[in-house]
Amino acid sequence: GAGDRSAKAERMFQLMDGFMTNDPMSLQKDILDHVEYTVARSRFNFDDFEAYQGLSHSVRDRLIERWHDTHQYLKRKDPKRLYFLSLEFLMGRSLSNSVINLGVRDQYADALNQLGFEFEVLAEQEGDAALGNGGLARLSACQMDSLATMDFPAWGYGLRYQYGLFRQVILDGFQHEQPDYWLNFGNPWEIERVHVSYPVKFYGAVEEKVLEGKKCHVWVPGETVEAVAYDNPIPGYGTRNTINLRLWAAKPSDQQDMEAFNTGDYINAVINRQRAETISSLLYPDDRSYQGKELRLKQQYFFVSASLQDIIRRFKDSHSNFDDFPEKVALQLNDTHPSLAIPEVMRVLIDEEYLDWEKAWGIVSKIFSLTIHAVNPEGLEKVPVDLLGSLLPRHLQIIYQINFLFMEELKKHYGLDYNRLSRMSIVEEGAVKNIRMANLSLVCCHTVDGVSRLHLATLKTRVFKDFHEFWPQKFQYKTNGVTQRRWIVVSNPPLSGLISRWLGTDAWIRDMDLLLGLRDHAEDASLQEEWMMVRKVNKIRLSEFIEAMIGMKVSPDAMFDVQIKRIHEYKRQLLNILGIIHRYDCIKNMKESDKEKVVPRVCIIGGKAAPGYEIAKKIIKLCHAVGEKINNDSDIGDLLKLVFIPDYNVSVAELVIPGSDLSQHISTAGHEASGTGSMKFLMNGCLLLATADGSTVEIIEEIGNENMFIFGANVQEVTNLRQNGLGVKKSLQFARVVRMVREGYFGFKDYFKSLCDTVEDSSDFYLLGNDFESYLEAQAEADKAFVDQKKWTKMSILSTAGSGRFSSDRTIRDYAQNTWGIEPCKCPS
Ligand code: Z2T
Repeated sequence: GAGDRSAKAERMFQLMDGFMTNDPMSLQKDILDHVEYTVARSRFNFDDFEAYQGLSHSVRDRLIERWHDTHQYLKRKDPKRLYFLSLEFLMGRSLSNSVINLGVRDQYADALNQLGFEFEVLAEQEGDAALGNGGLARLSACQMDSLATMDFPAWGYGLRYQYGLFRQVILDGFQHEQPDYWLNFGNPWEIERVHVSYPVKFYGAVEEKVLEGKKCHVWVPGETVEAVAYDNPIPGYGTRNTINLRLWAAKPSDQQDMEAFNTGDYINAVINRQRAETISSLLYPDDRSYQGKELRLKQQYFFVSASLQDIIRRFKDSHSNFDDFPEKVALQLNDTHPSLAIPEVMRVLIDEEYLDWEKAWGIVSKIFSLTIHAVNPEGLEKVPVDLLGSLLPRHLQIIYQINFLFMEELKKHYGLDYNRLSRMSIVEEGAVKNIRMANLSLVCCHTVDGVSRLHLATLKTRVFKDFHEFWPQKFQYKTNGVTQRRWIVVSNPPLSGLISRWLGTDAWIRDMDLLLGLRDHAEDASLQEEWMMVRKVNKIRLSEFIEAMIGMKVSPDAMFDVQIKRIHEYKRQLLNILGIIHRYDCIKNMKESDKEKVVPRVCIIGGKAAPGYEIAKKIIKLCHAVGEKINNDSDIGDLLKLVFIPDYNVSVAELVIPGSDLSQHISTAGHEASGTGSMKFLMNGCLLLATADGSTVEIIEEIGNENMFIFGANVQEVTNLRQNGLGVKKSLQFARVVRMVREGYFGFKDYFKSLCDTVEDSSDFYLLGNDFESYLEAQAEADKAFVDQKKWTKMSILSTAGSGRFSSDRTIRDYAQNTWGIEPCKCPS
């Protein structure tokens, strides 16, 4: 009875009085306890990895405590919650980030020292959680950090892939893919919730029935798979709030398929059941192409259905009807990947909650918002109608009905303008009929956001022109941002300390605009000296990493020139490599006396190519072939080195970015929706060599043209060039370096032919030839600036100082106010 319960609660309070303590003695005991009882190694005999495990379990306990308190508090307050739906999260490592956000980094470092361990060494034991491809996925991770830090009542939802993004292995300069079976060594950062699970259904047919005089649709599914929750606590910085990232894993359903068992083939029946797990087994490694694969569609629905069952259950816990659903729930679609959530909510409200269509639509049209990350029509997701109809027959019906009503509405405005109707239709007619997920989302979301100002402008005038004309008020943009907690505090402790000392406060960790205060000191000789010292330390760390990784020695006195990102033709890694060939060619043809004037460079390139993207793979091979030649040429020595960093990922980025002098963001203008790597470099005082594309346009506004190296055709010029035929402005230098590759100067003549063809006069879609000269000029400017280290350091300080706007805190605040309508809800500490 009630008396029992309160006696029990009383006893609990006595046993767990107050929060966990963080003095070095308690921490040491905690770590050792975990080594002994959780890891089950003797506390007298354990290695670095086991120490890391004990340590992270001790941190995990502290996360769980805050996570519980946050949820208790939110349950009581019942504010409007944001549900962030994303098929990808690139979390990277968690240990350092967690102890820093919890505010116990130094205490743990002390405790470990007393046990004879070093925090940094143990942190290196952790593998990356790589449940995503690139920018879109890392953006989700940064935004989760900001949501927690700013006390927003938010949940992340995603899939718990057993295989993350493939590991890249380079053999003879070629990329090979290896599976990333990342859960092999256990994952202390997740909590398995065996009791939070939902059935997800597929296939089957829709039957029409009459219930209480009303016509109803009953979906009789053909397959059921169970979704089990794995919770990943996300701690905020400088707050007790700790939010949840809930990832779903597929398990065989307990709703036994008795027929299969009755056939007598028990072994095969069990093996078939086990196949359910394949749904959440792997992340698709293509970052921008959609192939209408059944498994991918299954993943999307599995994720959407489980998340919505969870969200609706939570809502129903404290609400008896759906009238205030829109006041309590905001659903954010991270690109169109989770857009099946739209017909799924319609289906649940109509078929399971018995609301009529109008009422259900009234709710659905108030709760969804979408962020688009693509630029081109090719980047927009489509699903073949046949595939959707067989996997999710009821959803297809609902989508058709939404489209029918939408078309009726359009006809009222535009009459029978069939061209427009067919462009805007959710259904694409043709040899294969497709559902256009973007059109579905645009019709149903109250707000659609672009990821930079330029990106929105492009969407308005190109792919979503018709929709923008019809619903101008739906379209907004929120320029992307990245979290300074991970990208300065975790990854660059020396710079972090330096900034706090000079600003006299560490408040910038929660309020990046304070970095502007550094502007006043940009020319201060003693700041400059300390700044250069910090940069040098990070460059030494990077050169040691390069040597350990690929066995090459590079001088930390050279300029470190870096391009790290997914390999894509539009990102123009090829332009970079051709520029390096040009530089090599120049040095090679130089008089010995002129070589003194050359600024030594270490060119660093890193990134993965989608396994099926041939041209991207050739770019990787070319990089190695050119490196092979340059790095072994005694005429060149330390004047030029080319390094390819294999298996680029989040933790590699954390090391490379702070150690870079110059970074390249050189996409053909109009092709990079935003770009977020540039922001991480900017924060760390690395100068940018960039085109006026995506968010770079806004970076220029913040820190000024004079503090960056900008080159190339702008968006308008790119449009004109393409309209007037390509290759208008040809440079001889460009023709020469392409010819060197074509004629086999770096070997692999036949292999590189198709790569060279992509930049030949008439087919140079990404305008490498056009931009080459201006690229070389910008590079020469960078050389000139580097010679004057005082000037360079000032530019570097001004870069960091002007990076405040590119914090994801600013992005999230804007989304909260203008798209989601949510408010902070701070758990008392
Ligand atoms: C992706 O990472 C991005 C766009 C996509 O369009 C797909 C993926 Cl996987 C379908 C990137 C953009 O290319 C980049 O400009 C942007 O900064 C990032 O998303 C985050 O918005």
